[in-house]
Amino acid sequence: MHECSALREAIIKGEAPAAASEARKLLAEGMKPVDLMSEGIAPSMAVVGRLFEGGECFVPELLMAARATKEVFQIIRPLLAQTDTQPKARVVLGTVRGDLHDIGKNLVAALLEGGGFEVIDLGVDVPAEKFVAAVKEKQVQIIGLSALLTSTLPAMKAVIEAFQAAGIRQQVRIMVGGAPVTKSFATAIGADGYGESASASVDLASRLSGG
Ligand code: B1M
Repeated sequence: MHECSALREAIIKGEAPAAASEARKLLAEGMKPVDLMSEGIAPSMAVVGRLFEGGECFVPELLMAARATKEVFQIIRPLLAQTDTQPKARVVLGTVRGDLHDIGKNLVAALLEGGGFEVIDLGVDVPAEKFVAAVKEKQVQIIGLSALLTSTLPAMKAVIEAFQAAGIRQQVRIMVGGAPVTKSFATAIGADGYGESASASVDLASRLSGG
């Protein structure tokens, strides 16, 4: 068991260089990249969220914490990616239109890559048409939609409707996730699956791609 408290503290304080050097140190000590995400990044952002909710920190601090997680991601993402095997499936991932939150999506992307999937990450604030265009351009088996705001949940439904309107809904499996998303919401909008967490989304993607 590795001690992650210094890494968590650096992320919570938004100290990107300190977070990066702690992450490197933990990896050198033998910590697995996937554990660094679940024990370092995810709990830190939960703390930052509680501070924000309690009025103890504000948007600039959130942004600094988010930047610190990005530094850590840059270090661990290449370590997670499997390069020597045929990808299980191609996944197009994005945070839906109107939503700028990407830490959870980035975790999902990193774990999917680590799980042997090829990930095309469209980023944040992605309009429905861009997901549709990505499927028309490349052979894509799975679409992954992330949302963190209750106000952007309808944008998930809009993506599914855009696939229906384009006549290609049956070509892809669509999975959804993010803090305000529930299984019943996923079912109600006609998604093929709900990923409760980043690790659950890897099992889900395997099921959806027939693996
Ligand atoms: Co904002 N924000 N934010 N924010 N922010 C929340 C989400 C909020 C809950 C905070 C609060 O008020 N309590 C609240 C939403 C309330 C609501 O809608 N119900 C909120 C708000 C209101 C806002 C703004 C409106 C604030 C403002 O400007 N006044 C604004 C909106 C901007 C916009 O998007 N248009 C805003 C802005 C921001 C920042 C940009 C400053 C920053 C984001 C930086 C970034 O992402 N690069 C930010 C942050 C950091 C948060 C909190 C603090 C942390 C989010 C996070 O990264 N969590 C958040 C409060 C909280 O979560 N407690 C909050 C950690 C991450 C690992 O978890 O993303 O849930 P999560 O991902 C999980 C699972 O959900 C799942 O896997 C992940 C790991 O297990 N998952 C998937 C996620 N996507 C998935 C997809 C899948 C499967 C699983 O399949 C495809």
